[in-house]
Amino acid sequence: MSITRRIALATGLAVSLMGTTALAQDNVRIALVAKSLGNGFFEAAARGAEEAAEELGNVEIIYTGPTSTTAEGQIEVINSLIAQRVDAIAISANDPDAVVPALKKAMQRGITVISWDSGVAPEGREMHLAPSSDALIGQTIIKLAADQLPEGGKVAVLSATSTSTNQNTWIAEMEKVMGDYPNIELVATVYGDDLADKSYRETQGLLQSYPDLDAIIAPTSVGIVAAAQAVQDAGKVGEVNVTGLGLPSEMAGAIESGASKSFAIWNPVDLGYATAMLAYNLATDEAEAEPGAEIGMGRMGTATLDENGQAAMSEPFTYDASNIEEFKSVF
Ligand code: RAM
Repeated sequence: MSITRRIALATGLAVSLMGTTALAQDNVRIALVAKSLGNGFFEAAARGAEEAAEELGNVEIIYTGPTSTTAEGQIEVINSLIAQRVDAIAISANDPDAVVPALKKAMQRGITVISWDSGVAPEGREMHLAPSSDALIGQTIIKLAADQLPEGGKVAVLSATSTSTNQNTWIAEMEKVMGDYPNIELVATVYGDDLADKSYRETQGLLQSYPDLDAIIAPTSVGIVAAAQAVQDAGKVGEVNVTGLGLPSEMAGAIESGASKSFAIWNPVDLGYATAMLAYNLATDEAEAEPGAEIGMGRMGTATLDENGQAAMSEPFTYDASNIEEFKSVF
């Protein structure tokens, strides 16, 4: 908790003892920092954080992020949030290490710092909220591809940035279970940086370099849409299946065209909601981020921190032609 907030609370207490409720006006300001702005996944999470703010009543959400997916851009954002003396920073990091010095500075100033979605190294945050078990996500993305390839085949990964903690962890978890799929060959991993145009070009490159490619696994909501478009534009629907992690609202067209048979994701609105609740509970000293701690996430239950100060929210859910209509208007 910041010194100013402690003083504000003490003043609030004094004032309320005098019979007024000045404290109610002292909002807890929580910054939700995205990898970059303009990404529907983070916009959905910001909607969830706003839901939490509404429920809590005395919270202001500052949804922010750089214009492109760089650590440098996030460092500028963090420094500006320190200058604004926010109460908490909840960041999905473009690089687990590069943002640490700026986040340490924030913590030294009394700002609560947590990471969510894409983690920060433990020394740069109090806790990390993963959307789901990392191992489960890694296993899910390869299974989605393999289920459509009973005879086996060649798959490539189109990731986000090469420094992105979450994608790198999920790909590593996927590689651990590749032995369960002896007929599936992973031929390449390329990076589209969560930019639609770069992801599209990288997919074109894969299609050219591997004319007999059977599937593209894109564990990024930006990459998967661009890859499906590139496959469709190349006339390769039915030959190359695009799968991975995506939003039903953005992938409905790809399911309809057949460029994607199925994909998975957790609820990003719930993730943003849970993140805001955790940030609030830590910033107001309702909870302490230490191994074994159970910290409230409002309607999402509690997060139990492991020895690395990490917790997981829920499980990924698979979308395909049978349910996309129902979910495409939700997130
Ligand atoms: C993109 C981002 C985000 C990731 C989703 C699945 O929006 O890379 O970090 O969790 O995809």
